[in-house]
Amino acid sequence: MTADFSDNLFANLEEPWAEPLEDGAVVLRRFASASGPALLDAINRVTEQAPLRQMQTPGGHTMSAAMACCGPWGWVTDRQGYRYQQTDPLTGQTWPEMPDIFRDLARDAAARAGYPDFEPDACLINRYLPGARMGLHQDKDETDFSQPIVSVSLGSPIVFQFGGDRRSDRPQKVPLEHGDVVVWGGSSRLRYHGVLTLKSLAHPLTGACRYNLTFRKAR
Ligand code: MD6
Ligand code: FE
Repeated sequence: MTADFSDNLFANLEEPWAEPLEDGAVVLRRFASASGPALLDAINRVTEQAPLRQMQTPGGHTMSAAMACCGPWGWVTDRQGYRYQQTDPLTGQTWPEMPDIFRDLARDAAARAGYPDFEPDACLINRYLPGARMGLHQDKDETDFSQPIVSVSLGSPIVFQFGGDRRSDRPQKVPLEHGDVVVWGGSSRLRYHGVLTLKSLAHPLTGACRYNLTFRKAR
């Protein structure tokens, strides 16, 4: 048996475990691993309706991650600013429905992390190809900061940066792998965070590509 095969076999059998990050924030390791193929199928169905696209920041930069949304509200950015809206600016249509497998996963993960009443109304899909990154930012376009954010990593590994309440606070580096879910709320809800540049490391299900799903209660 090759080392690769035994590693993959072991990865498939791994039971999830929880790693506390800070007050209110936890990494649920491999929580979504078993659902990986079904989640990737659902991503493909959603992005046939709402294509992945690289959006413009208010400052005129093109984001390196490509994004699409599903659920009643979608997060968008352009020269006018950051906001949630109910229509896709690319198609003029409402965003695709949130697949049940997405909603169920987000609720289960939130409950496991101590947020039993999470009802996401927005899911942002980020696709990172090698070279893509996301700079330190706060998620603060939502109306109710008592609700957490649930963030699901699929495909290639990346380094997540988890900072403080000020941009200048030195972030801790948290490696995230396929199936890891970060749940983020309480006193951590407005911490700065981001991801370092994706390296060219292939995952069996995605190739050299990482998807991130972030679920929010936008309204
Ligand atoms: C990413 N994630 O993991 C970007 N935001 O690709 C986020 O921006 C994020 O992971 C809020 C909470 C968790 C996150
Ligand atoms: Fe974020």
